[in-house]
Amino acid sequence: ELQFGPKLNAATELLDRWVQDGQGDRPCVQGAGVRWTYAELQAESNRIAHVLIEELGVVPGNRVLLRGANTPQLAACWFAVIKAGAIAVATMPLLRAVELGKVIAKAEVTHALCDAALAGELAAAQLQNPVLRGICHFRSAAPDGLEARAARQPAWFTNVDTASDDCALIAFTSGTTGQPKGTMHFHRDILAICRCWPPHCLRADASDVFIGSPPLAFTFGLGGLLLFPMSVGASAVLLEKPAPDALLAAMAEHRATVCFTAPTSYRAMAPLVGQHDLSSLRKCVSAGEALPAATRALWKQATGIELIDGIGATELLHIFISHTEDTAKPGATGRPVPGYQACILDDGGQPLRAGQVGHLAVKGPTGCRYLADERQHQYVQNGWNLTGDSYLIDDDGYFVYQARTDDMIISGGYNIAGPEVEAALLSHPAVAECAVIGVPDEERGQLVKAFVVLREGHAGDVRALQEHVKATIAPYKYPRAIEFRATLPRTETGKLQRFRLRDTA
Ligand code: 3UK
Repeated sequence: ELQFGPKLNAATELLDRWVQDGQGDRPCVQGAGVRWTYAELQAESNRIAHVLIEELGVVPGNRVLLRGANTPQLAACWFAVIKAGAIAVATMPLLRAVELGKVIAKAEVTHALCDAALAGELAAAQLQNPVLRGICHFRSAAPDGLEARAARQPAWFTNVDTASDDCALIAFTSGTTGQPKGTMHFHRDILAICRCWPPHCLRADASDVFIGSPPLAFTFGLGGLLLFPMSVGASAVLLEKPAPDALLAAMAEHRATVCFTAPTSYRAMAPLVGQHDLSSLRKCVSAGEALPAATRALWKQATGIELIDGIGATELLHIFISHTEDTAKPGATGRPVPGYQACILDDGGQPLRAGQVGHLAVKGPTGCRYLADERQHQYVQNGWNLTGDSYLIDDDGYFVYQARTDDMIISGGYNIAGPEVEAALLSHPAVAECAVIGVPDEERGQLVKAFVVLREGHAGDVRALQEHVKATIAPYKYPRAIEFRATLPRTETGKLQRFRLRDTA
């Protein structure tokens, strides 16, 4: 059971506990030229917590923006903020001044810890947003940089005595459409996600070495590459530039055992696997987007490993429907993670039967708390979180993803889920990546249109791809238009931005 007392600090449970238990010498995080044990990460974050409080004037409840690629130094900053009883406001490294400005204004950010390499855009954002009072740069050689300041502080610190329902983290949604929304998560939420999905679906232990691509600013990455390894005393490799070839090379170099990345990244890595020694790899997790059956098959063929798929959301902090590698079913996401309930509702909020497509609704220990956003009442209705996904439950009780509700295509009276057409196209050897959208059509309402990125050495044959789809799924779903592209628009979290294709189509 997930019972937390009234007082709780997530850093005490995930970090200090290991040192207290005499396990401080265990490896904890490495990357960006450093390799820290649990005791070393604790000392680093303790020193930074002193800097925050004594030099920058941070008080409990202040919002502290964090900006940087995945590095142990960023992890130390994250824990320092939590230890100081402040709120971490995680931001994606690629954000520019305009977007950072929105985050600062919306989350009322007063302080920031920023990787010196990414200082420019944040400085520009601060000019427009004076609410941001203090910025300190880490991975900096400057005399007023974080390292120089931290070196003058003691390595011990008593964590601020936070309540279990004090806010610890504000995470912004990646925003496949519209304005980014800030979501608030409490100390107990941070620990709840460590006790739900990982022990049931991942089953990692202290000997594991975690690696992967999602930024720590994306809760998929925060959980998979920092909170989950630390909750079992394992270690993590943090990569600043986790492109598919670099990720494969790092997996081999560090003898990684658990990998977290998005479906497109597995798809891109699969043909390159033979060039690397991945004999250490045991578990591979896919999330962020639907996992096409063809990608699952390619990865299994290349590595022998059955991907663990899971759907998560920033609003719910982490994965809430998933399976283990033993219960994987191609094309299905899985069953509700223990601790969570899920059902499928019609437009009027009534539960649907097996096989019927409707709105995914989820309830559990974590849930949506938007930061001052009127969309709160759309996302949470009658205590259920409505994720905006269309799903059905099959006869085995597995939840089968259809599409983002906004992305469902209605053509000639048929409901067509773009991702199903994408999955069919992806099983053709010429297709590297693809996206399927509905474009306006006088006769059919909408027309199914595919954007395809070809694999190297393959020619674009529209008829062949159309015939392949007709032979794979119900023929009426085939894309009546196909356009070849060199790349597809994606968010920093690896999600297709179908709305951008719709805008240009
Ligand atoms: C989609 C999936 C099908 C789905 C996330 C794991 O992606 C995460 O959070 P976001 O807020 O987006 C949430 C939306 O993404 N999605 C995610 N995973 C899957 N669709 N199959 C999947 N396996 O539309 C969902 O509503 O960016 C994922 C952990 C933490 C996360 N924040």
